[in-house]
Amino acid sequence: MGKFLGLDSSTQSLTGLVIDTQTGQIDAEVSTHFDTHFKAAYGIDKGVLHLGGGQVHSAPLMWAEALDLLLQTLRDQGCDLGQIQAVAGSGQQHGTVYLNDKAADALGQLRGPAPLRDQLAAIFSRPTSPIWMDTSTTAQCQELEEGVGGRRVLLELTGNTAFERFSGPQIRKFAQQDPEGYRRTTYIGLVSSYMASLLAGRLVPVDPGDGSGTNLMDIRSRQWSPRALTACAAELEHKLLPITPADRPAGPVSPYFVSRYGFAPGCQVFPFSGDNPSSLIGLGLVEAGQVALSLGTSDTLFACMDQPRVSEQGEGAVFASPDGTHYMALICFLNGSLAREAVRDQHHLDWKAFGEALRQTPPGNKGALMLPYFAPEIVPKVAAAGVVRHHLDPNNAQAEVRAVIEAQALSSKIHSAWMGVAIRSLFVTGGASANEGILQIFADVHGCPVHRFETANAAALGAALRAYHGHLKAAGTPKPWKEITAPFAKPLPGSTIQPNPAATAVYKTLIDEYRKLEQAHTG
Ligand code: XUL
Repeated sequence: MGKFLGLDSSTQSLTGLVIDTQTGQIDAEVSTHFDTHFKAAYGIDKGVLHLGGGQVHSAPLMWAEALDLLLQTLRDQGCDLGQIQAVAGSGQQHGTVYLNDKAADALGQLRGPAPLRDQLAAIFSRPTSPIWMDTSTTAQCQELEEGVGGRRVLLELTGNTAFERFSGPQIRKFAQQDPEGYRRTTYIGLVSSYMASLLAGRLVPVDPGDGSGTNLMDIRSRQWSPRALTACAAELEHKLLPITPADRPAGPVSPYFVSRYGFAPGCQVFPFSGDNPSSLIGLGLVEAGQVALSLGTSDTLFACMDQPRVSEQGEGAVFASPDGTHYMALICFLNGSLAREAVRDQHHLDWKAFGEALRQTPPGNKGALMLPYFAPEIVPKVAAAGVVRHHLDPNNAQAEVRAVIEAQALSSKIHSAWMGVAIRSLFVTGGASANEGILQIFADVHGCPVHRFETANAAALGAALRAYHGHLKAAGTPKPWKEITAPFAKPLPGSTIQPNPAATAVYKTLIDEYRKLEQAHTG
């Protein structure tokens, strides 16, 4: 029992969240927004640098500066960091940090009073880091797939086909375009391992959760794949930080944080993970078959799987769960709120009238269907926007409302089938989860209860829970994951919606119609 700190280094901010496992409460939650403090100094916009040609980078020195600012803010707000027993964290996935031969010593010698920014300014062999928004590596993706023996081989080996934003293609591009910079690079880490290294004052390995977002990790052994490394770039096995189990302590916090912020010298740092794998824990998805759906600008489905099943159609990404045994699937449907709002606005409705339309219309919508591609779609892959209506009158506002939600629910069922997971419950978060009519359709289509879950910082919460879990294990008093997450990751009281068997039967038939319509209009 005690207090544990979780950090989340995301695209636009760094968040710190402290849990008290005695009370089961979140004690403190603070975010440092990069644009608010560092826009001018680093030339960023919404946390990133747009360098042209699809290249999107950020500044690792800025993240170090943000760490100082965040910890100072937590202290100023009365948080006693001396009570923290262990820290873990998460980082935006896929981003790579390139360090030179001075890095290990500089980290080891971190002491006050100069801030991290001054002590670490000379450790980078590449001053900026490509991040997940970078789309500039299509050629390298193809080369990496060919280099291991084909797309299918890379998929089987790493759990994912090559994606532009993944670290492997990004590293390959750097080695090709700046061979001298690549030669000067002694260590390559991820955003997660870099942030953990700052705290521990030593190079902290990569965890398997974030390692699986590189296209370079063998998804089954949870170690770097020699075959993928060879196909990616020369000497990479000597530069990449190793992979370690997520619950193996990386060492105590650096003396810098003890003297500057009052951390206890024995406070342990655990390896950081990627933000999505960390959110899986923060959402309490620690048993196979548990699925969460975030209804945001785009809709994102997270699932906990017992096997590293892969999507041959590239419908999702697969990562190792930081719980050490499970795997996670991440599927992104781009036309989420985007499509819901388009229908709402086209028919001049507000959300109340939108909900009313769902109540007034029957499950199955009398056979009217919509393919809601108001923008190009990721899953299924649709290159250009174009809404398709099937027996659907575009002037019938109520039918249009039901059609867009049924399409989203049916699509989430069809395109999550590759996970081989019997969905037993669905946790729904995000703005649209406030609408009961929407949740009822998801419950009916999936034939399982839907629970509402309110969370703003699932990744930081997951990190704090990982610190707690790792701490207990290291102390020889491990607890099952379910007991760790249960007090913090619970559904909102009274929010559960049960499926209606008659409606579920309607959707069982309709799903084939929808699938046929979709296949007729997608590649
Ligand atoms: C996942 C991905 C994003 C980033 C955001 O593959 O690219 O969700 O992790 O931080």
